[in-house]
Amino acid sequence: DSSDIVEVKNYAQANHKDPDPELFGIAEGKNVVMISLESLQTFVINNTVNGEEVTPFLNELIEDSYYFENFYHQTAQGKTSDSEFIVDNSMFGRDSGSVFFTHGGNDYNALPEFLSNEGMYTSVMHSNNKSFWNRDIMYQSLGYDQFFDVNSYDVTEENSVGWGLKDVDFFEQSIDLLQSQPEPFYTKFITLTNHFPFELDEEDKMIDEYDSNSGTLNRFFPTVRYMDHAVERFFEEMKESGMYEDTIFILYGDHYGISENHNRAMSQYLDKDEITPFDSTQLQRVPMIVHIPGHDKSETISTVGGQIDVKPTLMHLLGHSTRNEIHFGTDLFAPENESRAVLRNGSVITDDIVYTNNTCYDKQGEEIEMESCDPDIEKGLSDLEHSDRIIYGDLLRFLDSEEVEEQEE
Ligand code: GP9
Ligand code: MN
Repeated sequence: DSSDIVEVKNYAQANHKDPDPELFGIAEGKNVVMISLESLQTFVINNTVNGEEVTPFLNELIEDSYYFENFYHQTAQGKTSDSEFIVDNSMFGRDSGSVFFTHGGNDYNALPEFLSNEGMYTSVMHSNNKSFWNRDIMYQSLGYDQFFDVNSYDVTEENSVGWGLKDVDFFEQSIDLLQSQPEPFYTKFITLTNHFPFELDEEDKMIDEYDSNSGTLNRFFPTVRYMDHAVERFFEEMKESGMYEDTIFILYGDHYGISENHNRAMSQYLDKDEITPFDSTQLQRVPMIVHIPGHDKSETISTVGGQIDVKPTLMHLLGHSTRNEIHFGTDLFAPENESRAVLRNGSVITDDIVYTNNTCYDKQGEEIEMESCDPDIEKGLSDLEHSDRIIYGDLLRFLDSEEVEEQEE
């Protein structure tokens, strides 16, 4: 009932951390381009296959950006839709199924709705059917002004592979759509080509496949390389269109691409004897890049965080306080960020420990006594439980009601 929301709100707000004053508002008035990088994992960043760089453009971009190297996806079965939910709400998705399907009609206080109320135009560009993952319904609940779905794109046999429109064509065709929007805008691009089973046309293979017992892992590298190229083209097109300077870019991996079914091949690639549960957890890292044109500082940041931290981080960059928000994440730039990520399966990672599979590890992957992990496990479970209560009780509908305001007094 409505007393629950007060408890949950107090819990979330007790975790609030003040922003870094040097970065607060640095992107005020700018456009925001979010790029959801399909199935991209951190292990390919600054790495090679057959002697060739896998992500040459992203590696270069990172040198001129803030790059979070200990950033985790927090998704479960809802895959891309979970990542979208987490990023836009700073709340967890469900432990099974997809919250996009089961709770698409809830009240949310999502980032697009907030930014739209602040005068930004909010949209999603993604060349798939609008009802996939129930997006058409959920995007209304999240407050998007516009969804440019497959019908906004010219998709042919020629320019498609695997799941649909190739990423290069997707970005190219999106530029006109982007320019048709009022500024400033908040627009999310969801890439598609680097999706299982990682199919690619011969002409788009810029590097060779890997050689292992896993065709999936082998094919992953050329499709990642292709996506990297597509993003590079997009940045060039943004510059040519004149929008680049007025825009900040947030790029993040949506979830893993290579599951534990490919551990043998993965251990071969990473040159390890085996992939332990510790390694599997560390493989849940996905890249997170904040690129601010004209901002001459760049840094690789080792703070531990996850997708749940994106909303408060971005709100602060745009100059909005998050003190009154119900968030389960923390601004990644906040000086007092506690450097912790909680995964949907209850695994927890901090600067000092990795907890997974009922085992506590130090950061070298050595098993240590459970006591070292207990406080973080407890905090993680509590975060998950409070976030779940909001979804299952549709609690945000009670916000601003008189009843709640009375209880808060
Ligand atoms: C589908 C795309 C991929 O529209 O977002 O979805 P996924 O299978 O990765 O959740
Ligand atoms: Mn995905």
